[in-house]
Amino acid sequence: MSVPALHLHPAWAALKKHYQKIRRVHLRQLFAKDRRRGERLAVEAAGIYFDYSKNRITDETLGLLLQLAHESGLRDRVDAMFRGDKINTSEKRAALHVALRAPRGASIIHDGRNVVPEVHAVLDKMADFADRVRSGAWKGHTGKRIRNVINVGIGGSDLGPVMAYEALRHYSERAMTFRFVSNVDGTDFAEAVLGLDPAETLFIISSKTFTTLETMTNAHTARDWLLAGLNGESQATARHFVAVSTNAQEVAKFGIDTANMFGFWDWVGGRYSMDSAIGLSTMLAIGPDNFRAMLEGFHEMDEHFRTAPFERNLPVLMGLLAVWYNNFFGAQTVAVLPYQQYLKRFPAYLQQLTMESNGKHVTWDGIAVDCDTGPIYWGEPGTNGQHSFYQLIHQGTRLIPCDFIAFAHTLNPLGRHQDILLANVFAQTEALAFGKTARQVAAEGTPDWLVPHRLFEGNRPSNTLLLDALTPAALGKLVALYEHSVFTQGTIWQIDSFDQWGVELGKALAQQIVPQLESAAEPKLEHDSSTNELIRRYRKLKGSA
Ligand code: G6Q
Repeated sequence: MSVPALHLHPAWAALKKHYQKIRRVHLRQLFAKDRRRGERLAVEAAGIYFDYSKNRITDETLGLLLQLAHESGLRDRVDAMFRGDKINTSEKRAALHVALRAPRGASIIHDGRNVVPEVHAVLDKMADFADRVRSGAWKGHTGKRIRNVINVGIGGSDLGPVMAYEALRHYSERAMTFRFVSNVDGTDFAEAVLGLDPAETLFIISSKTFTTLETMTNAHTARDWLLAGLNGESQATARHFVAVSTNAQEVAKFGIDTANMFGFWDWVGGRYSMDSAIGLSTMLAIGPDNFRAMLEGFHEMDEHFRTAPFERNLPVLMGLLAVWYNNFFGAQTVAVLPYQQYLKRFPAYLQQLTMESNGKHVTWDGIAVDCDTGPIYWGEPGTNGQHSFYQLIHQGTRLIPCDFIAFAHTLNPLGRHQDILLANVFAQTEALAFGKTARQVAAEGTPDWLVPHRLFEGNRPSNTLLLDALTPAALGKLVALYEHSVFTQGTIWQIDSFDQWGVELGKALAQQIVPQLESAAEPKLEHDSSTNELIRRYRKLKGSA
């Protein structure tokens, strides 16, 4: 069996050796040695100030990581992605999400055709629809205007829209209500429609394939709910259902006029689709101009990623630092900590983006990787997390690199809130990096027995991302930054960051088990003994309910 080429890279071996040198070096020493480190190890691009000085690296580390990027062929891979090559090898598809935010007039050729005009045609159609709904020109079946929009979708057809709606709520049309249904648990639907008037409600059925079990189950329930509220008049659905999909045939089969379908393409992966028509709910909420501003933000980061030298390239640096901790320090997770309440769903969004993309066990050639791939991404907004899990980051035994995200201007200026919020960002990164020595703790008059409990080792690494304000463009930049950081990491590990075969097995088994739960007759069960017994027990409990 051939060996993944990764370990043949001289930079990989050199980094391994170098790690032995650096693992005991403290950030206190690194900062003491270089008084300008905090200014030197920072890059500003596309309106994002990226301070990576509080990482356990030296100039030598950085040089080796950049060498690793070059040896891994990152430059060629970036070009291949932007060129529309089929870099999603296991699905034989391009990963052309960058085309979704290419400016009108740009040219990106896919299978011999420039896709940019098609992208803008869909955006124009979305804008026209959004304007009509927002202005009240688009009426519901009874002549009432639409006041409620419910996006029905799951995974990539939900997480982006939810995150973007929450993130940009400040810019949203407050006279309208936006809700999101994803889970097949009926509670999700029941709670989403609670108190809503069907005559004023528009459902966006968002599904690339239009066959996803959860989404289709919720879509049928939505139709039943609407019809029940509108005296069963079946033609009512036309004014209350639109679809976002690549599958016109299934959309028509469901009963949605394909004139009210917003398309996208197989070269857009689900988790890379919030800036495609999957973002229709976002556009309805914030309006076409703000949506376009968001796309411009994405594009600005795309251009930075495509053209900036690696040593000043934000996604490349972020990706390489993630590799450094993942593969050399053995860190298993990365915490993403936005100090911005509107970004409360950002970590959940990133979980899919990062873990579905890089949770892979073979290289793009199908060879078992022999190093760890995607780390676990998680997080919560600050300052809330500080009163909860930060304890483990500060004093636990695991190394957890953190991304702190902060904005200089608040969208809701209230008294001293913003200064207090930002003070906490800076305090946390300082405390994590420098900690507090036993001597410092003792000098505060702490009794000897308490000193070990109160000391902070420090040397906990973090990045700080400082932006001006959370605008639609800033959100686009942030998302694109993480997208490309994920791609950088995937390239180093030589994995396909754009497929997701790992979600298939559970889906197939669920399809098999549904009839076993529903059948009137006792089903013949051929699972393992645990699964068989759980099924029997559920059937019994449900019967006795
Ligand atoms: C994302 C995945 C997955 C997908 C959902 C929904 O990259 O492919 O999360 O988005 O399974 O799929 P549909 O949009 O086809 O319903």
